[in-house]
Amino acid sequence: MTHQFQRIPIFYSADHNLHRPQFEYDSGFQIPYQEQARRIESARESLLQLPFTQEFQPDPVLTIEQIARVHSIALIEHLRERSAFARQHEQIMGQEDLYLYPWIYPLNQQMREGLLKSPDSAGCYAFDTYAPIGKNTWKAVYASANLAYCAAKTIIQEESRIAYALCRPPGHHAGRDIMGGYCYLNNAAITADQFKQAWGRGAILDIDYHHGNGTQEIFWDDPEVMFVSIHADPADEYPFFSGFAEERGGEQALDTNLNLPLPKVCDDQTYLNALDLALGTIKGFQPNWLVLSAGYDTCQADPSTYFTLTNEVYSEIGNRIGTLNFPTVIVHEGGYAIEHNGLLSARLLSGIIDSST
Ligand code: OKP
Ligand code: ZN
Repeated sequence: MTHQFQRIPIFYSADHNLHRPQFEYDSGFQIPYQEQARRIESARESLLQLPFTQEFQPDPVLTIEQIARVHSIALIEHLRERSAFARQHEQIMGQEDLYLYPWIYPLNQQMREGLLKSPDSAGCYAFDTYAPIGKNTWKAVYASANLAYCAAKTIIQEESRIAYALCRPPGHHAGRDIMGGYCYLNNAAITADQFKQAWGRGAILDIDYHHGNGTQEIFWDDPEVMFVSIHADPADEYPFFSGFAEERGGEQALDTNLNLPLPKVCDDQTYLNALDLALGTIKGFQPNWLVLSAGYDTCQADPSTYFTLTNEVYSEIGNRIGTLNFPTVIVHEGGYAIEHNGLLSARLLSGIIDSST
């Protein structure tokens, strides 16, 4: 191995700070935007305090072509255009921090095409109101995806065996042609796609509290990429429409998709049992690489969720994942108890490092 990195690289970009929506609609009620910038700064501070890490701020090298392997050009263009639209309208209206919220959702291609020609195209590539677009949203989204891409490249070039991408905005709800749930581009999917091009078959493990519907959709029919997700039962929790145990993958890829929905209220032991099942299944697939979609909204302290995981259990989760010992990129996803992003990401990564060689 040509270890360019003496320590575990933590991929970071300050551009995420440019994306700051002020509010969201939770069950229709307007509340403060939960996906705050401080989340990632907290994780950054704690991860860099670990004795075995170092920060890396990569140049912007991800191309539109590479993004377009997992997303439609139309979605990418929409993101860029809507960011420019928000910028113009800030000037016209003399207003700062304007974020435009998706509000009309086309139900079919004909409706989408109609809407696209109108001035009300905000919802054309959205499935909910949680992904508003401001003047710098594209910049932040691109920088976030670039971290995921660069982290994958670092592992592929064997400069490190593990990397952590401090992605914000998160990505696992974004599908090929659609955004939502604070997510615009699917960072984990971009990482996985790079791994797949280099090394063939591999797995994505999603431990965010919410089902990664976007990642599932992108790799649904792909026999080379296994997607395993542990999350709150979508019968009771966001995103509500996907994440059920019956969803096992497309015809070409049956049983390369595994959903392990858990009760909305769930403790350490129940969670670890599901994790063992997830890891056993991944092992059986014999992947050459692993992408970990790491959300911390499973913790007891999270204000928006119901699992009761203790802070201590994240070391154990890391330990068990690290035992598999695959080349791994950890991609930051959710986590809304702000400072817990720091505490728990450090525990998770330490756990992984302790048990892997
Ligand atoms: C993004 B990620 C419903 C609340 C839904 C949106 C959650 C987006 C989660 N009452 N809130 O997976 O952490
Ligand atoms: Zn989540």
